[in-house]
Amino acid sequence: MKSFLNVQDLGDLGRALAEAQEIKRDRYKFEQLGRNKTLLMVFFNNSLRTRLSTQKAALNLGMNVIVLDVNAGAWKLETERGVIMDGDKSEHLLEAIPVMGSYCDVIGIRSFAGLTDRAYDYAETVFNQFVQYSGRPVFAMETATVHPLQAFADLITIEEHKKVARPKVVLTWAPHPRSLPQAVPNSFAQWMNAADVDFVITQPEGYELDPAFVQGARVEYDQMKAFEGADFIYAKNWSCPGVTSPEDYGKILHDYHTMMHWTVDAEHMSWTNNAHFMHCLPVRRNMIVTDDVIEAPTSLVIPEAANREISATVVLKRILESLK
Ligand code: AN0
Ligand code: CP
Repeated sequence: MKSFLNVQDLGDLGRALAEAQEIKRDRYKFEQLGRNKTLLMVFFNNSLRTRLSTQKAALNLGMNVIVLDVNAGAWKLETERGVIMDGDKSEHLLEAIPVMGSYCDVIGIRSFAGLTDRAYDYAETVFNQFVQYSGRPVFAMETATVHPLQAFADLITIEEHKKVARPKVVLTWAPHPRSLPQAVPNSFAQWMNAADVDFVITQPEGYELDPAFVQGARVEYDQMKAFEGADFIYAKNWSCPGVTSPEDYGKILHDYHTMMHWTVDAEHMSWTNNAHFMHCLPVRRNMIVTDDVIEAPTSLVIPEAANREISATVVLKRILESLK
């Protein structure tokens, strides 16, 4: 596997899920695979889970790890070509990438959407530059439009907790005071569409996700109807994806105070089939979800985060196997 961005990059999903369980039974089973191989993790944005779980995954596989926080000690990087670099950015990504590639064997990138230029974000410009100029396999640790390590961990968690063969899984928009990317819901939709689940998306009008990720999934604007009979509720905020109104890309469409009826509370959960609550974290309590729902025994936010180590171990294992 030379790059990891989409569910298709993993090939057969059933096989990948079986491999996840194999690794969960013995997470050091492949500890010889990464001997004398170095992972470089590059962060343009903050992280708690991705940083720790991906590093742990690399250690499981016997790799060495280097972490670069671009905004904490590195030269500020220009990412756009053709810019006269007379501002605060001392170095261009086009030199920095091959230099980074020369010190490692595998690169993970966290580079969120800028949320101002839709075409730039949705072309995955930064990620693709790493693929093109690093000479190394590159995987997404949340890029402009996707967060596949999260979606893979989410699917592993759903598989582990489902009570019926084909559970109903609902992705619901929830309020948030700041503009957030669409990467998590995009990937979640892509992975749920590839999995054997009854998948429904619910959101206020204007927050329609990109059709490339929604594919044929059912969209239900009435949150109550969407929640009926659900086995899993996956909450997430996202800013306007700019599908129906391109000029609003990356914006919050309504004052969040007027949208608090979308917060997942006990009443919302009472409409479901005693559903599990899920969220990728970090989560703002009593904005996205109430204290009682996230603390309930049906909440899966902690096992879901723990499965990030497993999804990352599978992905790094596949990448290491392709280096041979
Ligand atoms: C990020 C997002 O919404 O994409 C990361 C989630 C894993 N969240 C925040 O910036 C709060
Ligand atoms: N879910 C997730 O990716 O968390 P971090 O932003 O803390 O890495």
